[in-house]
Amino acid sequence: MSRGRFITFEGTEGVGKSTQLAQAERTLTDLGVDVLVTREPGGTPLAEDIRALLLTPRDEAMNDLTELLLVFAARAQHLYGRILPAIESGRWVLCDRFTDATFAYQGGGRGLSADRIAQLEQLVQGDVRPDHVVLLDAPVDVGMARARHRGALDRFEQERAEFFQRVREAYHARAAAAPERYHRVDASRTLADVTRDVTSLLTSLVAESRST
Ligand code: Z5A
Repeated sequence: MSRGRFITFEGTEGVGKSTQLAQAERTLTDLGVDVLVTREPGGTPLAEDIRALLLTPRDEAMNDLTELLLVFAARAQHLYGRILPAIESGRWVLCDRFTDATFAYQGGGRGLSADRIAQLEQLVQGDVRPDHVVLLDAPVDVGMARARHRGALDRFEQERAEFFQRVREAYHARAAAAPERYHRVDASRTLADVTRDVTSLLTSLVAESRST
């Protein structure tokens, strides 16, 4: 049994991650790949409870370090309970956000140091990293306009545009530092154009996996 692949979808709010993940699942399934679609924070019942703690607005302000530790607590549960067993059994895991989001939101957005985040990454994940990161990239106002018709805003959505601009810049820096693993897709285009690029990427990754 060959190992599966771990592919994450990243980007600022409303760029189309959920939409592309649903399409990606269909694409891979049509190609005969056994797929698990999941998300962070969350992905297991306990990790989904932590997600609710992270997203629900409350009167008491959440300390940035508390937020960081909750994100990694959820990740430990998800990684060892669900992601790694799936990859080891040959499935391809498509995950809506992973640790790049921590570097982008808690690092770029909140201003926590990348070194501190990297320490937790090492503690929780060891050497596990996504094989590929699909970075859906669009100007912050484009994503916000797409996402903000859903009613009450969660704790992150209540942040200002400047916060999301820092998040986007942190994603750019991560992608520039490891271009072989990051696939930046211009998500400001039509749904058909974005879907075509993501489908083409996944098709080539499957072909590559079968030729090795
Ligand atoms: N967070 C964190 O801080 N640290 C971490 O380590 C992790 C997460 C893992 C929850 O994430 C929050 O957790 C997140 C960061 C934090 N907060 N924020 N912001 P989430 O992924 O659940 O939340 P989100 O980013 O807000 O996701 P979203 O708003 O659901 O956006 P999306 O999945 O990228 O978009 P979508 O639902 O696919 O599309 C939005 C709408 O646009 C929808 O109506 C689509 O039909 C439409 N759409 C999609 N693509 C297109 C195109 N190309 N053209 C036109 N319209 C489109």
